[in-house]
Amino acid sequence: MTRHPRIAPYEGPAGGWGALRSVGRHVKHSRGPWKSVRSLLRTNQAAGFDCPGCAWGDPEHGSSFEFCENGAKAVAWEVTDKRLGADFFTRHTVAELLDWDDFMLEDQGRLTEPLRYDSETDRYVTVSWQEAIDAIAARLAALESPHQALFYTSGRASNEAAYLYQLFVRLFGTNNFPDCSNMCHEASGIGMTASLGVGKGTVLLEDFEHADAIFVFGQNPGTNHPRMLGDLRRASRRGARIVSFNPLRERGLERFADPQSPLEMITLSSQAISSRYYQPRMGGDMAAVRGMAKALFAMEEQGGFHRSQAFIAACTQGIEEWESLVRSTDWATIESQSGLSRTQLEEAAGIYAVSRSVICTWAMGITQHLHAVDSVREIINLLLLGGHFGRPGAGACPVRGHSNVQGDRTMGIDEKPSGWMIDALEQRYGVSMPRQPGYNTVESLAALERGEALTFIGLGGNFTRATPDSERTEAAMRRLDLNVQISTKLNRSHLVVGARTDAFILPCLGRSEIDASDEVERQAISVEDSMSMVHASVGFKQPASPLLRSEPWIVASIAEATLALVLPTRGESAAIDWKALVADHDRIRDEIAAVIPGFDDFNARLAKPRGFHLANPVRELDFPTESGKACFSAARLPEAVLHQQLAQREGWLTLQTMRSHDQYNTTVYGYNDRYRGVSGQRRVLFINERDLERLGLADGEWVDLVGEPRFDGSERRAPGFRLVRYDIPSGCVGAYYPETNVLIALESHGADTGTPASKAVAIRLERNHRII
Ligand SMILES: Nc1nc2c(c(=O)[nH]1)N[C@H]1C(S)=C(S)[C@@H](COP(=O)(O)OP(=O)(O)OC[C@H]3O[C@@H](n4cnc5c(=O)[nH]c(N)nc54)[C@H](O)[C@@H]3O)O[C@H]1N2
Ligand SMILES: Nc1nc2c(c(=O)[nH]1)N[C@H]1C(S)=C(S)[C@@H](COP(=O)(O)OP(=O)(O)OC[C@H]3O[C@@H](n4cnc5c(=O)[nH]c(N)nc54)[C@H](O)[C@@H]3O)O[C@H]1N2
Ligand SMILES: [Mo]
Repeated sequence: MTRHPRIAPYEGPAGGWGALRSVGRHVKHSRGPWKSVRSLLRTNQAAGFDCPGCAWGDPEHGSSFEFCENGAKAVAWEVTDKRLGADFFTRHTVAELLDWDDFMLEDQGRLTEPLRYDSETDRYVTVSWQEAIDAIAARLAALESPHQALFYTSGRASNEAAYLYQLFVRLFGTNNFPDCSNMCHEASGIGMTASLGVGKGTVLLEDFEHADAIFVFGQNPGTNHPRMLGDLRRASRRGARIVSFNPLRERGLERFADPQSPLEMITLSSQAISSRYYQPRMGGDMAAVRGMAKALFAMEEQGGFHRSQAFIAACTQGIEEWESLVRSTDWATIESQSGLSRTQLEEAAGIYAVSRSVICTWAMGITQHLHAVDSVREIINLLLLGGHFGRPGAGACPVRGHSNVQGDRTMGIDEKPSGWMIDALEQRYGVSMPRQPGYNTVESLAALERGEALTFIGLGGNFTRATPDSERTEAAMRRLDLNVQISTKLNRSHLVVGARTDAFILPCLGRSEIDASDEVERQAISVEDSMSMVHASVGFKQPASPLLRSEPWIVASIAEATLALVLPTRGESAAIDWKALVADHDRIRDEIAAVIPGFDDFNARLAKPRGFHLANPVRELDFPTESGKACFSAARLPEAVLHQQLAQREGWLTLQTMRSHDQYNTTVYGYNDRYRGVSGQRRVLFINERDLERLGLADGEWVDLVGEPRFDGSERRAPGFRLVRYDIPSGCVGAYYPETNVLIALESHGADTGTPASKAVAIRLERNHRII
C-alpha cells in the first residue's frame, strides 16, 4: 500500500466506483488476484462460504452475490499468496518486530507452520504439531488450579470449533472464557435479556422491507456493515424514514450508490439514505431516546401519538414507573446530556409517532459506554411503547461485529454459563463441570496482573491489541508461563512474550480453505448471523500450507492430550472420541443438537441452501423473563456523562476510538479512510473547529493525546496525531483503535458489562512538533 498522506473531504457517495477501485487495489496488493476475484464471487452464496467480514444477514432471495467492498477486502486478506514461515524469524528477532506496526506484521502473509518461541535467541522456531500439543497439555495439567488458565475466543471461530472449545475447557474445570463479545455487544445481550428475556436481535432481514422507520444508533454501516446499506437504501427508496444518531457525519449514512445497480454506477447517481441525521454528543443517546419518549407523551395528550395500549397491557410491565421518570426528567437535562435540542428530539419523536412499524439498530456507539445497558434498555423501552415486537417490519437489531460472534455465545462461549447449559453438558458427558463464573476480558487482565492467571490460549483474535491500557496489558501478558495463539497471520499478541513464556503460534485454516479429513473431502462449518440465521460454510481453496490444521482439529488435539492427563487425577473420565468428532463435523453437530436447544436435526437443517432460523420467542410475543412479560426499564439518566464532566475541566475532551474504512479491528488493511477523506495515515484526530480555536490549535497541526494518569502516577500517552477539522460536536473527538488503546484505563468499563468504555475516553492534547 502506498502512503501519500492527504486529507481532503470525500465528495462521492458510499459504495459506487470508489468501492470498486478500492477493492481492485487491495486484491492487487494481496497478490493472487484471480483467486481473490473467484473467491469474492463465492462469498455468501448459498453453496459458498460465509464472508469472514461482518455478521450482517444474507438475503433469502435476489442476487446471490452481493458485492461488498469490505467483505472483499476481508477475503483478499485471507487468500493472499504471501507466506510467513520459520525462515522469517531467522531474519528478524521478536524484539525487532515489536517496532513494526500492525499493518506490517500481518502483511507478511499467512502463517505456514507451528512455531515455538525460543527465549535464548528471541526468535520463533519450527516445532512439530505433536511436540506443541504435548507441551501445551503438560503445562495446563501442571497448573495448581484450572482457574489459572485463560481461554480467549475471537468471534470468527465456527460453531463447531466453539462447541468443542467450551466442552474442553469445562471438562478441564473452568469458565474462564474472556472473549471479544466482552468488548463488543455484551451490553446488548445483558440489556435485552433483562427487558425481553432474550439477548439477541428480534428482526429478520426481510423486516427491513416492511419497516416504516429505521432508527440507526451509534453505528457506521458504510464501513463496518456495508451490505446493510443496501437494505437501508431499498427501505429509503420505498419511502421508509431512516433516522441516524451519530456524532460524526458518516458518509455511508448520508449517500450511497449501489455497486449492484448498473444505472446508478453509469449515471453516477446515488441515493440519500438518512432522512434525518442527528449528531448527539458521545454517550448522549440514552438522554436522546428519553427525550423522544417525553415528546411522545406530550404528543399523546394532543392526539398525535397512540401508545400500543393492548400490547402494553397484555405483554409488558413497569410502564408506569418509566413514564413518570420520563415525565419528571426536564428538557434542560435531556438537552445538555444528549447534545441535541428539544426541537430535534420532538422531530425524531414525530417520525416515530407516525410510523406503523419501527426497527432500531445499534452497535458500538451505544455499547462501549459505562451506561450501555441502560441505553440499550431505553431503546427497547421506546420500541415497547409502540408495540414494535411480534409483527413484520418492527423490532430490535443489535448489529453484531465478528461474523460468528453471536454463534460462539450460542455454543456456550460465556464466562457466566447458564445453569441449564451446565446441566445439559454434565448429563451428556457424565463429568462434573464448574458453575461459578469465570473471568471476562478485563478480569482476565486483572488476574494476570495479580499473578493469578498463568496460561493463555487464544482461539483467534489479537487479545493484546484489542484490549485496553496497552502498556499495562503488555506487561501483564509478559507474565504468562504459556501463551498459545491459534492464528492465521502474525500479530502483536505473538510478540509480547516474557523471558519465561513458553509461546506457541498454531497456524490454522481460514474459512476460505478446504478442510479435508480422512472421512470427508470438504468439511462444512456453520455460523450464526445477526438475524439468528444459522448456515453452512465450505472452503474451496487449497490451504496456504499443508501444515495448517482446522480450528476444531487444534482444539480437539489439545483437549484430548490435556484431559488424558487431568481427568484421571480427579478419578473422572469422559467417553469422548475427539478424533472421530473432527474427522466428520456432522458428529460435532450431533453433539450440539443433543445439548443446545433449537438445534434439533442440525445436520439435516443445515443442508438447506440458506440454513435455518433459530427461533426467537420474542417474535411470537413470548417473553421468557421471570414474569413472562417484557419489562420497561426505569433507570435514571447518568448524573453526568463524560462530556458533561469534562466541560468543567479546561482542555479536556471526550475521545471515541473507532474503525477506519481500511481495517478489520486490529487488522489494518491500509492507511486510508476514504469516506472521512483521510489518505495514507492513521494517526489522525477528528476535532471540531470550535475546539481547535478554543485550544489555540490549527487543522493539520500535530499533537500527542494524553489520557488520565495511571494509579501509580505514570502517564498514558499516544504520541503524534494530526488534527483534522471535522463535523463532530464540540468537546467530542475521534481517532482510530488500536493505536489509541493505550489511553483507555483497564478500570474504565461498564460495571455490569465489563466492556471497556472505548467511546468515552478522557484526553487532553499537547502540541507535538515531531512528525511521526
Ligand atoms: N470493515 C470492517 N467491518 C467490521 C469491523 C471492522 O473493523 N472493519 N469490525 C466488526 C466488529 S467486531 C464490530 S463490533 C462492528 C463495529 O461496527 P461499528 O459499531 O459501526 O464500529 P465503530 O467504528 O466502532 O463505529 C462506531 C460508530 O458509532 C459512532 N459513535 C461513537 N460514539 C457514539 C455515541 O456515543 N453515540 C452515537 N450515537 N454514536 C457514537 C461513531 O461515530 C461511529 O460511526 O463492525 C464489524 N465489521
Ligand atoms: N479501543 C477500542 N478497542 C476495541 C474496540 C473499539 O471499538 N475500540 N472494539 C472491540 C471489539 S468490538 C472487538 S470485537 C475486539 C476484536 O478483538 P479480536 O477479535 O481479538 O481482534 P481481531 O483484530 O478481529 O483479530 C485479528 C487476528 O485474528 C486472526 N484471525 C483472522 N482470521 C482468523 C481465523 O479464521 N482463525 C483464527 N484462529 N484466527 C484468525 C489473525 O491472526 C488476526 O491477526 O476489539 C475490541 N477493542
Ligand atoms: Mo466487535
